[in-house]
Amino acid sequence: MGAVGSKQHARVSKASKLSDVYDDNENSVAARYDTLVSAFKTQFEGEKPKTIARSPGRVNLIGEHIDYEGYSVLPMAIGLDVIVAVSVALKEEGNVEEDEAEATLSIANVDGEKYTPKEFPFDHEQEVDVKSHHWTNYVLCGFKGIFDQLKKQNKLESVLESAFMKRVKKVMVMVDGKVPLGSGLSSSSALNCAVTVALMDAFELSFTKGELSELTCLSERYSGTQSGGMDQAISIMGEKDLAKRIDFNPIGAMDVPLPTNLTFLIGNSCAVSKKAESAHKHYNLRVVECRLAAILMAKHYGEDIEKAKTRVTLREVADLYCNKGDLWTALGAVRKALNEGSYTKKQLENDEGLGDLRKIFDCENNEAFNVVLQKNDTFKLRDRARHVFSEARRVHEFQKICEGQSPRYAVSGPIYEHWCKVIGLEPDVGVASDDPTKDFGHPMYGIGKEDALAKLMHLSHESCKTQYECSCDELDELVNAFMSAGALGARLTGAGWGGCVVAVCESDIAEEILADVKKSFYEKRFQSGVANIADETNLLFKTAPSAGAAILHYDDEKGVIV
Ligand code: NG1
Repeated sequence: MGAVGSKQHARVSKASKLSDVYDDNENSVAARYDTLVSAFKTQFEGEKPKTIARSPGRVNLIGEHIDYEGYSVLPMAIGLDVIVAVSVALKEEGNVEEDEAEATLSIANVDGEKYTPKEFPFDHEQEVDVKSHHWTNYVLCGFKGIFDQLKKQNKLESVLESAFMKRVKKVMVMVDGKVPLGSGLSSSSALNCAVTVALMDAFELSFTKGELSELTCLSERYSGTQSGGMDQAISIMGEKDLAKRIDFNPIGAMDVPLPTNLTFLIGNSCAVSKKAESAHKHYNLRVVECRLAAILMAKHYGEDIEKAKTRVTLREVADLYCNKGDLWTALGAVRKALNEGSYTKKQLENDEGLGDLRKIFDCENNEAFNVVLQKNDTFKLRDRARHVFSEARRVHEFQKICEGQSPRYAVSGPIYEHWCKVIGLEPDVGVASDDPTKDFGHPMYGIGKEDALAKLMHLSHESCKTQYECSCDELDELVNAFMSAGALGARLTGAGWGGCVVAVCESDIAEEILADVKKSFYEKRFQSGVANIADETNLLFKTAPSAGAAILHYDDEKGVIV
């Protein structure tokens, strides 16, 4: 079972008024939906949408690159979202010509110039063309995911044979997205989730939020990244005023109340992270490195090499061998089991006895891993594993502090206390890094909860930068700009290698900080043309936990439910 406060068994709500979902001005939100519907009617020759759904982007407060290793993360949904209108045209009964015509899936965007329309066959078995990165790939992911889920539930045959599915002539999809692309705010998952929820409703199906979270996590992998599940889960299960601790295997979302005197700010570094295109040297490479680290750790603990090769995540190995998953123990083990620096492919295959790496990663059937192994010859394992275990600890500490536990207790644990005794340190002079023998420059003793949360964010950024190597110059510059402006803490959010920074500050100085960062970071970018001043409000803004996915009712006379 998931944690207390989990909503994985609930269904996506049908919003009864806009304020259930949005904090923004209702008229401007309603006008956006009107634009979506009129674009739909223009594109699809007067057809009206049957279903409208929305799903938001997210900001991850802490817990980066650990979801695919099985560890909990701590994001919140944001107000920026993707909205989708869908309708299904059915074949006329007895019309032989229509009966024989191939059914289609037709996809368009309100901004049709930038995001061109595309038509696909209505075929859930078609492949997503990962070599051409068209935005509609994510729509196709959502479409395929629905049928995968039906298959998993042994319902595929009966649904495909249903009178409704047999009569499908054309599925029409119109999209409008407000989550900036490549920004680390998860525009791709917001699109995938909004499409999945809208299609589910239009196909008269019903999945729980947990099922939706899992199916969208898996379906997004058709786009070419080995997605971990955080983005889809928070997009589906987010709630107003609450951050969430998202757990995996099984999926769950536990409420995390944030201190009310703090405000979270988001800044876009203006370096676009092209996730799908660069996956082989960034995201997917890290997934491969973590798996190799898990295998070598299992081997270190004496597992037979063939058995070790079946290990997939670092958590799996830590739970088995490191004091039932104690993260200090796991960090200690990393130092013993894994060499500093990089391993070459040859070293791993021959000296470590892993044999052909392509077999471990099932490269014949997994193109994403195939490309990683073709294009990389060195793999850093110790640094990656250190980041994963220490970041998992920081998530735990962050949640405990939000729940009111004193920072000095939040960082402690049996191994930590043992170390403290060994080196003669008072246990309550805690550290929030990965090594209790180091970093006494970061004591958690005597500091308030706000500073402790900020410190955890700072340490997370340092670990992303130095050990996971997923930051970049622009992100580091923006983190520094927030800190110099008076933020308590700041870190990259999302996959990194570009995208956004999330900062935390005392609420009463949030506006001052935004003004200062605008001056120090953005003005030169507006001048040089790297950023457009017209996008200012989407580049730098305050954010609060927002609602997750919803289905909305549209009345042709009255517009979207008001
Ligand atoms: P973004 O920022 O959306 O690229 C990615 C993954 C997450 C998680 C983070 C890093 C997808 C869809 N999302 O997020 O699952 O692993 O990186 O924490 O691949």
